[in-house]
Amino acid sequence: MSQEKHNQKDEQLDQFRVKDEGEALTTNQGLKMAEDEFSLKAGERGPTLLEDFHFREKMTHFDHKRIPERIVHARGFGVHGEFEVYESLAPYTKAKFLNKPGKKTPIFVRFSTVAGSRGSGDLARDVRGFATKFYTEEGNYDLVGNNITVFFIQDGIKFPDFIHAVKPEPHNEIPQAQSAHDTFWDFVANNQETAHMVMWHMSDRAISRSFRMMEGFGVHTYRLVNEKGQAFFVKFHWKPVLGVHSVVWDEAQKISGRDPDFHHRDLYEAIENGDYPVFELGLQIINEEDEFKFDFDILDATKLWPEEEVPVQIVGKMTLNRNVDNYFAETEQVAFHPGHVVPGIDFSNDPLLQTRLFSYTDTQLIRLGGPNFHELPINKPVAPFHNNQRDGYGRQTINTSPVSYHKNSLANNTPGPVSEDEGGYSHYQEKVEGRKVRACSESFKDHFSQAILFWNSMSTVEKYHIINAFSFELGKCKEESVREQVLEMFSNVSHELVSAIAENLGLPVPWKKEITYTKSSPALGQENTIKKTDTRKVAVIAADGYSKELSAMINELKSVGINVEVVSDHQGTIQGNDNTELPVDHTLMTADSVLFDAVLIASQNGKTPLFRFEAPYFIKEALLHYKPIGAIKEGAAILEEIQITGQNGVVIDNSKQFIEAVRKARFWDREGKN
Ligand code: HDE
Repeated sequence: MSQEKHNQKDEQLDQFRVKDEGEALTTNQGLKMAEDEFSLKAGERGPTLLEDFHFREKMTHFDHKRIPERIVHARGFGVHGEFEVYESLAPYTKAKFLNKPGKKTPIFVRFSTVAGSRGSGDLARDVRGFATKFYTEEGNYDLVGNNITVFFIQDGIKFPDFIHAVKPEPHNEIPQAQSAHDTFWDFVANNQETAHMVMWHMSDRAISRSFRMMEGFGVHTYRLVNEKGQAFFVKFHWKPVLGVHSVVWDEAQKISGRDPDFHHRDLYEAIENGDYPVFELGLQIINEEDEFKFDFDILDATKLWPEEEVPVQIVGKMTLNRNVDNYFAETEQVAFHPGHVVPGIDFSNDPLLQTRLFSYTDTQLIRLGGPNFHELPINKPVAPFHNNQRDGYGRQTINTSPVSYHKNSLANNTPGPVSEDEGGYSHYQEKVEGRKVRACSESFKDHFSQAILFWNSMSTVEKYHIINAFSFELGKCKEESVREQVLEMFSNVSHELVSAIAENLGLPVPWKKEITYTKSSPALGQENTIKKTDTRKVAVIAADGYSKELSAMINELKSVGINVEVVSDHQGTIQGNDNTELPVDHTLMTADSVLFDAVLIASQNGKTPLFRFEAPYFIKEALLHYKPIGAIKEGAAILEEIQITGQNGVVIDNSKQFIEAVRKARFWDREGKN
């Protein structure tokens, strides 16, 4: 098991780790027990006695073991890692963890889906949460972001409404983890600031191939403040070094059945195999004096800053290198909050961000049962904490001083605030003035320009996926009025888009509106993303009697970082005609092409009828999902039999070409859509 250890946070966690193997069974009071299989009874066939403290303790603990799941982002997967800053960011921020080239900071990241319950599947069409806790020497800093750079609404007061709309409908709790239902789309059509985010939500971004292959965004505009007190507007980005990749919708739906833990397993296994995921931290910075220089309001969370206008500066990287020891203790109990900041990082007046600053602590109070959740090992800062807050459920700190108030003379006025020079946090003194109003700025009212920007930036195949996603989702809506309202709304984005959806839905095409916005931002498309062979997963379908070329091929694939898993018609091992032996990872019954990036077939016939039945199906499905297909030696006969030789991305007896096909990942032109 590969587990990178020994940073300050890891050492702190060590104090809480307990190894139970090899120990005697005790009660929570440390009492060793002589029996754990039978409750204490009055006679062998008699009733259980109240006196049985061991049974009572065991059952009570069990009865109380669930805590409320997160109201959103309930399903998540957390891992440890380290952040390293490349060069000093002192010109922008005084945050110490960003100020020394090469400085490393322990981090914990939790990836999540948003709408589904904790037990839902990973491949829902959904936004992914991307929350990072930096355990800095100045206290915890949380960057609580998503894999989509904008949000559905502009003001957090609408968040409960939005979540009510997207969650399962309240009368029958259907559908689970899906936005394909009436209330979601009714919300969209009646809250048109959702337009831009819905375009992302209908795009490939919402069905990522892996947590390791998606971008992360802080979404809001934050502030960086330097030592001199100068402030800069900033947006945070995480850029995956493996590039941004997605599955296709048909695959996503099938993966949900074949392996609902697909994303969790993928990340867990990558870390266990030592293939540590790396994301680079990028900053977009706007000087204060340029606040009004753009054709969008930089405080509006439904707007992005086009990378071509405001370049992303890469300033550091994080490496995810350690799985948790215990899911509940770490991943479930971790408590993020956008308000956990350190000196040098501050907020903007984005009304979505402002409301989040209230919600996160509030939710932890109910979810984690009281105000001491910062003492839980995963949440505990590595920076010491001292204040006059006392007591509460589950309090662990033993404050020894009788003085728990400020100001005081008995403890020499400690713990007391310190100056900024000594590291004290002081809020950026932004000048604000205005009337108390419940209103939205005029500058927030353009809901369609950037939805158009997104559409204009997509390749033909990405547009095709968006059309299909809308058609699927609206096709699941029962109310025709909802479908019509949505079509009408998106006719403000593209006539091509709504005409294609309308045709799929059998509805009249809305009136063609004049669209004057013409900008695009190539950085938004996934077509030109980084493409690598590293950690791509190839299923090698082989059976006893495989030819000697297979071992060489497998070695070649592995040498470029490809993960190879052998699929056969029986478990155990298979023997080649060169007397080599290969361990079988899966059978054709337990694996499926949707769980792999590519398929290589090396045999024509297996020991059992399963092979002849399942192998062609496996390959045909990979073909439909535009994936690379390779064959060596007798395996080619199967490709001929199912008549797919000669198609793009179908490679016979050529390892170099097959590797290149795996790197390319998808062959969209099989359907003539690129
Ligand atoms: Fe969250 N969000 N959110 N959110 N959010 C929560 O906090 C909330 C928003 C995000 O892995 C909750 O601890 C409000 C935007 C992530 O533990 C809750 C609003 C973004 C996670 C909450 C938003 C996010 C949460 C539920 C509108 C991207 C999971 C449990 C103003 C920038 C963190 C919890 C984890 C979780 C409230 C909008 C990201 C209820 C009120 C925008 C990644 O407090």
